[in-house]
Amino acid sequence: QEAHAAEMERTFIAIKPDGVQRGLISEIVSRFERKGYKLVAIKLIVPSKEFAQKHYHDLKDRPFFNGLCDFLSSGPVLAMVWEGEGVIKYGRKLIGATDPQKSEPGTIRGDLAVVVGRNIIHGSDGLETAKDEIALWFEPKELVSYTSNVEKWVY
Ligand code: RTP
Repeated sequence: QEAHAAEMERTFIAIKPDGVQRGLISEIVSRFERKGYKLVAIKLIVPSKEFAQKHYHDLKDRPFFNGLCDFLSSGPVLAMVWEGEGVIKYGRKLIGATDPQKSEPGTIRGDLAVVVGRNIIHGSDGLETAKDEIALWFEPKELVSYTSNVEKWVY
């Protein structure tokens, strides 16, 4: 197939401070790469608490909101944008259930995390959220458009 490039779906994925500190970057990036998704943006940043609050604004009324924002801003986060057909929904599937006690083995959280407050990774949960989160974390010029050699074999 041809001509995916312009309109291909994108999602925002972040490895949280626990995943970075535990040395799980390559393990996690590798799972998205091997699936056949394309990396279009990546950077390591320590978000401010205000930034974390923006990222998690939907959860502002939850009791864990403050601790969650403290945690996200406590160290380096690997922010990424991944592209591919169905990447938003299937990315969540690769990640596994929010609570690692309920994530299936074979998922990132199922294989690599134990408790909900240290579940190592974030992934956008829908098209609108993905758009908003990509816009929050990245400037348009940080999103790299390119042809990868594997695409013609993945699609
Ligand atoms: P994420 O946004 O990080 O991908 O996680 P999610 O959609 O699977 O889960 P969500 O309900 O949006 O919660 C966001 C993050 O908040 C933390 N959390 N802690 N009971 C708790 O202490 C609790 N519940 C959720 C988790 O780190 C979760 O990923």
